[in-house]
Amino acid sequence: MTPADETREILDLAGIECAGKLVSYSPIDGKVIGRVTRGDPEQACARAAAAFEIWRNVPAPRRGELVRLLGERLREAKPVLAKLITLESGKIIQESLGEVQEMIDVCDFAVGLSRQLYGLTIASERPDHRMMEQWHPLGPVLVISAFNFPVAVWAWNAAIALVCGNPVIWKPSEKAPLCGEAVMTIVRRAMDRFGSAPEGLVQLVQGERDVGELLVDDPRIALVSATGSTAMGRDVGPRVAKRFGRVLLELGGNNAMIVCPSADLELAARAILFSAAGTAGQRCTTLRRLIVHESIADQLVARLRRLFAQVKVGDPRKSETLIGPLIDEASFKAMKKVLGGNIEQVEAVEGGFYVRPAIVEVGAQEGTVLKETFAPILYVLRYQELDEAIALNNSVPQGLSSSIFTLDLREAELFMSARGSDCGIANVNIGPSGAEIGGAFGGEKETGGGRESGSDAWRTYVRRQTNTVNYGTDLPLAQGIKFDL
Ligand code: UN1
Repeated sequence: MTPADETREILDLAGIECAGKLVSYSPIDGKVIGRVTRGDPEQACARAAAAFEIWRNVPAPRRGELVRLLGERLREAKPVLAKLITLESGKIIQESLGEVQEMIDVCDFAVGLSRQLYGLTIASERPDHRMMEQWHPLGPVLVISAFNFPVAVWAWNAAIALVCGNPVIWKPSEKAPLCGEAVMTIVRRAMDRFGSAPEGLVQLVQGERDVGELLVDDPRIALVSATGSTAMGRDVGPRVAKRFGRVLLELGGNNAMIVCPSADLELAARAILFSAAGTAGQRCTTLRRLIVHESIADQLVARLRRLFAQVKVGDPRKSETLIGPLIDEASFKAMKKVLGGNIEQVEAVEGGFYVRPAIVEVGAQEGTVLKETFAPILYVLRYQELDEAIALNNSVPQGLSSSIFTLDLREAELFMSARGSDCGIANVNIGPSGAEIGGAFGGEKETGGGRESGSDAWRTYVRRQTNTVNYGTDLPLAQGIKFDL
């Protein structure tokens, strides 16, 4: 089968029609994969608002049943959807399968959650009174996702939003629109099986920035959950705040790993290779800064240089490939701006931008080291005292993920303590990327502060209501206030 036949087969199996003006290109060879139609934001918001009127009355465990069915359909579709992710985002097939697995996992999580949207009972200060707290559906949720996780990030949001009683509108990355179409086909299968989901409960709106802006500004959207660059978040955040909407921002990362003298260097080297070079450095959790104790730095860097030189860069559809292409030429240029003539392009598939992951030793954290360049560049810094390493970990504008490699309990605990890492994620003896869905995912500072996926991240998707009930025959006022005639 030629690559073109293979593409056609994937699109057929994914149930994608391919018409319209918006074009999707494959980073593998720069060729057109297919086309999609621009969506209608106004219509989508109206339909979502109507769906909310119905969906909020459906009992949460029943809403969970729809998500359970979605998980089932995703299991069936996993191999085909993974192939499409690889075609459209350029990530290797193993990682694409992992991405679909994240979707399935979060569906399972949300099904359980649909029976656990617990509120509190609170002791009232007044006799014969009871106080409680309930969590009600919030309203339509807009999910803006990026090319690098073209489907999983939608699922983290959609699965939770749906069990919480909210319709979902999805504006996928303009670099990965077909993945959105394929997921909608799967959603429709789940909805058909479910039987009674309101029309407009889950919608896809394709388009570029202008479409995103119309959705972001629409007062019918109760929550905007946006994943992407800090620049995007700086625009979206204030726009939503202006109309008192709610945001969940998951923006840039500049994630570090501290490697201490006691570290298991074999494990550390493997973790560094996956987290710095994997996904061609295009995860928001990608390892970008390695902070190594000076006593082991020469040894570790030499080992990493060997690994980086050997790692197979190439066509992500091939099982032996570990690093696929960059998403596009703009990405290549951004990497070249940092590396200059030291950038090493790899001849893999014509039309794609393939690069060898790079190691850059730096004396200080300044200039590009403070920025998130979405490419496989690993900066290496040396430290003497752990406090200095933690200060380096924290002194960047972003605060998503971080990690430490050490066998020393004191060092590990200090890193996770209140005076340790300032990031939303702090790992010990694993890299900063590849988080499980069970934890809350997100970070501080310029990463935007939002939390998605597991733990109690669901609380962003609901509104809190405090209830005070008087079951007595008197009317005592709070704070002992007397107000009688
Ligand atoms: C992202 O890059 O936007 O922790 C999400 C990870 C993945 C998700 C990354 N589970 O690397």
